[in-house]
Amino acid sequence: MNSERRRGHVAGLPTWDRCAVMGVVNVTPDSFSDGGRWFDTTAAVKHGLHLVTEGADLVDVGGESTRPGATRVDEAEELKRVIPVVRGLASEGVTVSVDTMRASVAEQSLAAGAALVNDVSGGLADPAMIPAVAAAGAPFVVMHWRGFLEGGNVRGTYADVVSEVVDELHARVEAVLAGGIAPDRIVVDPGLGFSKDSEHDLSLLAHLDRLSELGHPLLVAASRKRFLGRVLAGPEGAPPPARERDAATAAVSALAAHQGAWAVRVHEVRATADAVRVARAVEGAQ
Ligand code: PMM
Repeated sequence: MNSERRRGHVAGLPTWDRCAVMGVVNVTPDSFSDGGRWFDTTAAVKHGLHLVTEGADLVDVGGESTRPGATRVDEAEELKRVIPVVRGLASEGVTVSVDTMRASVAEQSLAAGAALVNDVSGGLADPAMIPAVAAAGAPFVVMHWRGFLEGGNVRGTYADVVSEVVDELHARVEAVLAGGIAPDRIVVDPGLGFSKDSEHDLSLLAHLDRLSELGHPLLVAASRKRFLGRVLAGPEGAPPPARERDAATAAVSALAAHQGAWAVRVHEVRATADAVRVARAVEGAQ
C-alpha cells in the first residue's frame, strides 16, 4: 500500500496531501522539553501563532505535564491554563488540538474552538472522556498507555513490544468505538516513551506499518524524547539536553512521514515542516 493511502483522513479536520505537522504548546511550568517557557496565556498564544508561521498545520495545547514523575495538576488549574490559549488560537483560525486526560477540559476546549482531543491515556484516565468526545462528535487521538508514570517507568515490560502495543491499541480502539466515537474520527499513537524504554521506542518506529494496519491514521510524537538523547549520547554516555534534539526529531519526522504517518507532533516546527515536504516530494517522484 502506498503511504498516501495508508495515511488516511480524519473526519472533522482539514485534509493535507502529506504528513501533517502538529506543533506543541505546553502551558506548563515543568514539561521536560520546554518547561516554563510558555506558561502565560499571551506568550503561549504568540508561540502557537509562531509555530503556524513556521509550518504547523495544527497546534496541540496542553496544560498538564506527562513527563515521568510529574504530579498531576488539579482540574481548575488545567482549565485556567488551557482554555484561554485554545480560545486565542482558535479565534485566529488555527486548527487546535487539546492535550488532556480530563473530559471537562476536553469539553470546554471543544466549546472554545478546539478541533481535536489528544488524550495520552486513550480514554482510560477519565471514564467521562469517551462519552464527552462522542457527544461532541470530535476526532480523538488514542495513545498507547499503561498508566500514570509517577514513580518512574512502570509497566514497561514487553516480550514483543510491537505486537503488544498493536494489540493493546486495538483493544482501546474497540472501547472507543463502543463508546460512540465514529471510526473515521479515531487517530492512533504508539505513545513513544510512555512505559517504554529507548529500544522499545526504536522498535515501534521500525514497525509503523504494523500500527497502520489498525486501520486508523497514525500520529507519531518523538519530539525531543529520551530515546533520541540515548541515540545521540556521546562516548561518555551523556545525552544532549532536550532542546538539542531537534535535528534528530526532524529525522524521525522524515522517517515517519515516509512510512505513512498521518501527523507528527513536534516542539520545533521548522525542520519538521521541511522534512515532511521532502518526504512528500520523494513519494510523488516517478
Ligand atoms: N507525548 C507527550 C505529550 N503528549 N500526545 C500524544 N498523542 N503522543 C505523545 O507521545 C505525547 C503526547 C509528552 O511530551 P511533551 O512533554 O514534550 O509534550
